[in-house]
Amino acid sequence: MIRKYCYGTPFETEAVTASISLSTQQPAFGSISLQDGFCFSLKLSPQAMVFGLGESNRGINKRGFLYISDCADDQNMSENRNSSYAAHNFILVSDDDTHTGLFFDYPGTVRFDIGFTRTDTMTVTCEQADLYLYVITGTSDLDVVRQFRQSIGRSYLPPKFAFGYGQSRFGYKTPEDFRTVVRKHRENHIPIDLLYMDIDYMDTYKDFTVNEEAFPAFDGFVREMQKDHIHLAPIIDAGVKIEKGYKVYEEGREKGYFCRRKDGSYFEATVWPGWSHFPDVLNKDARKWFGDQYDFLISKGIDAFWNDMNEPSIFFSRESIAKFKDYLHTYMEEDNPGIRHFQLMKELFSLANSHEDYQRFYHNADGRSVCHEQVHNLYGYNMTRAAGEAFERLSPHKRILLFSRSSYIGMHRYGGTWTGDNSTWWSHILLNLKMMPSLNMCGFLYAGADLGGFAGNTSRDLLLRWLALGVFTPLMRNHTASNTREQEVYQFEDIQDFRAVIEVRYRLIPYLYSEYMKAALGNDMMFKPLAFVYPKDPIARNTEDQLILGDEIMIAPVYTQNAIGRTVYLPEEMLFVKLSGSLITHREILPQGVHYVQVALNEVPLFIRRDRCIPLADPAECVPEIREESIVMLGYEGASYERYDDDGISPL
Ligand code: MIG
Repeated sequence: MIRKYCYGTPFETEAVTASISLSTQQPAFGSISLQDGFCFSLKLSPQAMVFGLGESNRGINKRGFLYISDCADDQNMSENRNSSYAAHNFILVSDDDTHTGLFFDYPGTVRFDIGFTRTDTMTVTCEQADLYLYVITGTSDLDVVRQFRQSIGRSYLPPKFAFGYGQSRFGYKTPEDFRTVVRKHRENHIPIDLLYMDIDYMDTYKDFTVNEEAFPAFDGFVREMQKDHIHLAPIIDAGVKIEKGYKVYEEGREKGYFCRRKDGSYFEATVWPGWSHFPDVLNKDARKWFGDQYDFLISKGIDAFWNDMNEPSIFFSRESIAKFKDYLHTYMEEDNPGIRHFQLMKELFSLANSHEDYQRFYHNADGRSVCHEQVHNLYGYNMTRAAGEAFERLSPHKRILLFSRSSYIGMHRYGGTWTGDNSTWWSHILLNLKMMPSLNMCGFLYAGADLGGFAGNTSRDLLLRWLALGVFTPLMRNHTASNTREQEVYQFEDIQDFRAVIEVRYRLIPYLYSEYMKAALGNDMMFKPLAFVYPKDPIARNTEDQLILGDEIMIAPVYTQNAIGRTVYLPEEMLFVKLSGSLITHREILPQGVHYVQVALNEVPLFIRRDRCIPLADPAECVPEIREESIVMLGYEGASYERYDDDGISPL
């Protein structure tokens, strides 16, 4: 049962697609105050658990922390970060026998204080009391999620090749850089389907251009890669370079499709290309126009994209840098500037992504002028929506891989997401795992993290352990920053260990694709917390380093350094299996309870639930080479599995 409540004059985010009539009463759950903005508060019983919030920090159970929906480009995802790149305002309060979902459809900053200020109280606050609140009641946690998911529309369907392994690095520049990656993988028989092109493929970071000096024959290069079963996935950034003669800039200016200051002039800020404008993707016509630009690459054979910098990320604006200049001037005139050193650093670091800048520009939201600050969390969503809607026109017969860094609920219909700049930290393997079910609750099924870690230097064991989790996430991409240690798997000793782990991914693709599609088509979760599957089991309910994938398996990756294995909790009897390349290295029925399982660096552990089985193919070096005839069933004797499959490319 979904009830919809309206406060003030909400901005229509189009996150919810179902038509639900407005409730005239007040919600029977929690209490609402409209005294000072909007505040929802709820007493939390000691046993209540709170789930949701998609891409957010900390646990699967969100209790005990303050989460702020405020899409931000901040690379430092340490434990005390309150915000992330995305804003997913759906939470689920799970108490003894009540299961209540809450979706705060508010596109500005939302604060979720979930038992942080007071352990027994949850408050959700929005600065302005202009929003829709959806309250969903159901018979179980999963039931609530399914109802919510149904109301927000079907999740994005990627092509099947998007389940292949991908390699990325901020710093690949020339065709030779990419050819080397392909050659090294093919020579070493390490499976791969995707190569990601970061900003250096462009001509001076201009969207929808190619650096022609480096790529004199880009079409030919795309074809050459295709012959080797490689899909190239170029990046697209939100900011459009201000440059006379650059078509995207000229056209956008002429049509008035960029965001403007209050006085009507175009807002200018710097990002990678230098001074840039921001396409007004909240405007229908501008969105269509921006989406059409992707044809520049689609017409060259490109069928995969990632949208970046769309919080939107801003280094500094004309206004903020002028202010900083003044500040610097007075600072230098001081008798002892050293005394204000920390203040200076603060001023410098607060230049980027500042709310002062977000207050400086406006959208023409189909006739209504709206300050960006008020709708900040919708930018990445609508940039990706621009692309997704355009693909239906530009590529009506072929699905296109698309994922975005920033997002809001609603974007899940148009693309997937990656979790942004993480670090080469062991704790980020676990964070990656914990985000998966939360993202699924909010509609984001095609998701994954930068495997190996983006910032910092990875180590061989960290990369192997992280890949062993990445084997299960729909997006399986090794990505790293510039100036970090080389992170392609062939850079490390004993390449065969990496091959063994990545091959397991390909063996599981028939299963993973099937589970993905079932979840997308049935508004279901692909990754569930154990709490959702074993709600009456208190240990399972509080297990946050294992997940249920589909209905058949449990995953429990190793995420600590120098470990020979880990402790797992089995809520029921399961078949413990270890896979390594074409081998099944271990197979043992384990009874319900706690076990220490040993896992070598080249093994992928998984647990098959009682009386279930999964399809397992022979290893292949790319998705089209996975042999249907090689599929066997792995699991309990006599069990059966209904596998979903299709041609992996036709839109549904
Ligand atoms: O300011 O394009 O999250 O994946 O490699 C950094 C360069 C911009 C941030 C993305 C990252 C990408 C990088 N980008």
